[in-house]
Amino acid sequence: MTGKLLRIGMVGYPTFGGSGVVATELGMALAELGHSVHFITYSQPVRLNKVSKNIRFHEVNVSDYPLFVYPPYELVLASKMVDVVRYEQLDILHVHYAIPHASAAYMAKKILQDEGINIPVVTTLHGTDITLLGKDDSFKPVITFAINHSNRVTAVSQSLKEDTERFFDTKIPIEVIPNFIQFRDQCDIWRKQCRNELVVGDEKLIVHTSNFRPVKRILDVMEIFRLIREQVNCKLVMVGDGPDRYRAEQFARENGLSESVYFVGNVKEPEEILAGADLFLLPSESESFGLAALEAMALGVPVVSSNTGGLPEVNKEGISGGLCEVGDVRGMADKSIHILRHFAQFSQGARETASRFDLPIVLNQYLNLYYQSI
Ligand code: GMT
Repeated sequence: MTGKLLRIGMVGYPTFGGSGVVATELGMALAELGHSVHFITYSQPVRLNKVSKNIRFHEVNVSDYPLFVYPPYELVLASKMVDVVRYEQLDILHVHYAIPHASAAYMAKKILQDEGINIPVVTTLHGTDITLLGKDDSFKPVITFAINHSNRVTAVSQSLKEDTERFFDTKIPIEVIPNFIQFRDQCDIWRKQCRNELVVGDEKLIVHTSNFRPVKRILDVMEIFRLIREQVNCKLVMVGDGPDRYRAEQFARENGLSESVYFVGNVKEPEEILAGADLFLLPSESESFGLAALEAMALGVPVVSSNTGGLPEVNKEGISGGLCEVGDVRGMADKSIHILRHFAQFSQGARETASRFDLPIVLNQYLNLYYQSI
């Protein structure tokens, strides 16, 4: 895609969550093409690991005034967007996650309109903003309004588009632009390093990464692992942190698995562990896309997942791995054992399936959208 170089405001969560990862990776890729990318959020995005003349980070700082029982982040964010659009002469704001980014962007847009500045807003919906928060009546009017007053709205899967249209009274089209992956050359080196460190002999390595929230069903991960271990010599690496970590650690202790499960916490470069894996588990209750599964597949790691939400759009049964109903831990363990015994075939299938989400393909879709919006 050719066109003028754009000045883009990228707004998202700076954390390990998928929406923040997508916003950051997209911004870095756009900067590599020469576009100026301005990240606007409350702390340095964790995946922002590149120094570039085309990237700036604008921190949103909420003052700790005693009157504020709930610090008004959304207002400060809107003010920061106004400031950055004005000063950096941005062409477009791309906001990831409806709450509070899309609603704050609407306010910024209106303030700027008063000054004769027209800033288009692209909103990308990521999942929990629709599937969990969207069901909560206390957010619904704001999410609906923010969607309907964005210039363009994208969802990361067909499933999320359908959920959005089902839960909200949408007045504008929701366009599907899937998440993407950048294929890495260092895969073989990482695999060797990781396996040298973590496995012995023909042991298999299984990995799960997430925010360990209830929606990820990490106790299912533990139970699937326990069942696999009855037939296959293997270890499990649990990457991430969150509310269910303690329960999963307890499960490992009670089932004599402490020596074979590594809880490694949040990791900035998960690829270095993922590349060493023989299998990735994602038995989530709900998953709009499953970026973590795609990250594994791109490194040649097959995936066993639930068949919820957007996962069937990413993980292909019998090719890149296997899918079962949510909670079917026996089914997931059986598929895992089969895949571990036919790793080479599934590894190739995983890589090939992931190639549909290669970064340049998806980047062009976003750029097209930006050029149509300005
Ligand atoms: O998975 C999470 O709980 C984090 C959440 C987020 O918003 O950061 O992830 C959502 O967005 C990701 C990126 O688009 C998707 O890959 C995840 O599937 C989606 N999570 C859920 O729908 C639960």
